[in-house]
Amino acid sequence: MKVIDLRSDTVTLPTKEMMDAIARAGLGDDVTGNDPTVNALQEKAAMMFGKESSLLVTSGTQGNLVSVMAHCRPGDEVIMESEAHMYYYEVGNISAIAGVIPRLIKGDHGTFTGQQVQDAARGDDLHFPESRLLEIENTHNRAGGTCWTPAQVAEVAKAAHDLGMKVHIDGARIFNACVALDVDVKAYARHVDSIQFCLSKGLSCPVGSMVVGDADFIEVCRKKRKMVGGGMRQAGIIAAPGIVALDSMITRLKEDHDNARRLAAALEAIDGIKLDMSTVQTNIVVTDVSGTGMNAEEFMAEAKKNGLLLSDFGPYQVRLVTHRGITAEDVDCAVSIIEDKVLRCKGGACKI
Ligand code: TLP
Repeated sequence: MKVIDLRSDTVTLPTKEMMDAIARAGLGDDVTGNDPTVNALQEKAAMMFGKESSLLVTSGTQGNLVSVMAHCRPGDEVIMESEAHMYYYEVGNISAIAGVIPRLIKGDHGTFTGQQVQDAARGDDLHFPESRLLEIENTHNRAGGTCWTPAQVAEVAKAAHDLGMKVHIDGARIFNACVALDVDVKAYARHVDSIQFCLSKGLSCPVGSMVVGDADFIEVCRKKRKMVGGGMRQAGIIAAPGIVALDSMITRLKEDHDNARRLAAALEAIDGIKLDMSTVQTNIVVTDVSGTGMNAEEFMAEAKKNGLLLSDFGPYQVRLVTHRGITAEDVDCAVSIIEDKVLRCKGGACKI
């Protein structure tokens, strides 16, 4: 049975060009800054974002963590959206390791306003922690892959900077936003102090993320990366596919967005499945399956039996993510599996 894997764009496998680049990569010890391929990737990323410097890290989680550690001191507060990945899915690391506390803003489809930042920021009071950092997630995963526009980022970044805060973007999927809105990544980067982006999601690399920012900031991140065990030796093996990704894997993200819209439009027409089409801006589709008589776990289990892999985003929320391994035919096939197989099991009918 063919398996259609819509769990995440993290399931993408490296391309042949990436494997060839790995085989050819010049290598050295990156902990001492001597891996030529890592250095080339870091220079390339910094240039693309219009920043002074960048750093290869093991994962998006590590990139966000070292950024927070570099920007903040223990006891500081980081303002972020209430469903931010950093709050929801990073094992509480910013509190456990960086010693900071999150302050949450209720967003509108993952975004919020400068006024909300002003309202959330702590004033000058003996009792309060310092509001040190504002974090923005672009695209916003739990909101359904929604995009911040550069103007929205500019507005909240100005509010934060005026209050003396730094601004970090969790841009795990920032190139999805760039492709969806047809903007250069510099249009985001120029407003903020740091950005983390993932090579290992839609860009199809096997491992790795990058942090970009000013040279001084990146040097602090380098030290924090060592502290959390992310100093890597011949990391050119990881960097080589990263260079291929930045050269050739960005514009194709449009295909994933087209497939996500095709998928969402078909799912919206199915009785019992609810979704908000306005959130389908990139490669993520979040659905509410409560109207099918199944919860997310039951829905996903039926889908899995029929070769369709999905992920849950809440008791009744199921997420579907398109990526390089998914064609328009796979999308149609996934919809048929849901219509013909999964929904036939409504109310446990298949258990009889
Ligand atoms: N997201 C993963 C899961 O953790 C949910 C996924 O499948 O979407 N920021 C954002 C916005 C992310 O979506 C993710 C991964 C990360 C950070 C963390 O990246 P990694 O997995 O490389 O640590």
